[in-house]
Amino acid sequence: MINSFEKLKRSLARTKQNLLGKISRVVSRRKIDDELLEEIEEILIEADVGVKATMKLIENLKEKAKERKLTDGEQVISLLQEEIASILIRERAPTVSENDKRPVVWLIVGVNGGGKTTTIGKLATRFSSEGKKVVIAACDTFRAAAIDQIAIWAERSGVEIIKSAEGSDPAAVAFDAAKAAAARSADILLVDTAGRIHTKSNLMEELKKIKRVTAKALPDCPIYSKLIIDGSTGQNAISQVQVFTEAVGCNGIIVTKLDGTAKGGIIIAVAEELGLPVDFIGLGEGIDDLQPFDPKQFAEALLT
Ligand SMILES: Nc1nc2c(ncn2[C@@H]2O[C@H](COP(=O)(O)OP(=O)(O)O)[C@@H](O)[C@H]2O)c(=O)[nH]1
Ligand SMILES: [Mg+2]
Repeated sequence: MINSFEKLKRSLARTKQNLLGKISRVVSRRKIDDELLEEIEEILIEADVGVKATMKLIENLKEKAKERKLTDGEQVISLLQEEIASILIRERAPTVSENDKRPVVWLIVGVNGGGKTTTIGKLATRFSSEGKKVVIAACDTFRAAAIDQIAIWAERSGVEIIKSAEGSDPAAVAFDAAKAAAARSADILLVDTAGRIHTKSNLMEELKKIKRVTAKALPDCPIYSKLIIDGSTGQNAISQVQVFTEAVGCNGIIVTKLDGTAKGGIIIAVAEELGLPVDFIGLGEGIDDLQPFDPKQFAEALLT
């Protein structure tokens, strides 16, 4: 078994090549000056770090280098690691707090194919292994295959699932699941949702309704919307998901598919643009391929 940091480093190998690999080449035997910083800026943008986060990083690099009287180009790398970590560090809501009324609800939203259902399977497994009682609500009722898929994950993770027939009202499933979760004194209810973006306004109305109905079934229980972002899609990811945060007010992000992509810099763009903490990251298709997000470790895995 490799440890989780080793696994993170391996998963990020291509992103690292794209970032540290290129930066190492330009900083060697150079002085820190405007020209060098411009080249680094270009590399960051190309590595999907996003314009806003890149500008902030370059500004801060410039300032810190001046403050600390650094002149050697190679020193940019450790500075950058610090600054990336500081963009990524945001306070996360705990999964379930001492004083929360149970069950806490995690409404999992995001575009089709982003990894919602898979992530719910992974979360269910993780939370159960921590001794929490988990219930899953299968609210992507559009296709029978979607219901079967989440049912398989529920079985694998050994948690109860509340589902209904294909085509049934997702909000009705959410309501039943909420009641069932309360009746069984569950700690957490994971709600799987649809993500077909071509019916954008309908989908957003559907998600709002699921949230509303769940809140009605579980007065005073916290409902957190968690946004799933496909880390392999690059900059498009951000504009695609803003509509979800507007509809259901997300309080955390889960970035999936960071394994094998060179576009992992997107996580920095996402944190900066959406101003939300990253709760977990997905590093593969398996049940164990989910890690709680550690900003410092992530920056270290990228740049050392
Ligand atoms: N490599 C990799 N694949 C993933 C990850 N998360 C999900 N997937 C795959 O992405 C595809 C879509 O996932 P799914 O959970 O069905 O997405 P949904 O439409 O948002 O529910 C599936 O083939 C998953 O196995 C991940 O972290 N890494
Ligand atoms: Mg799904």
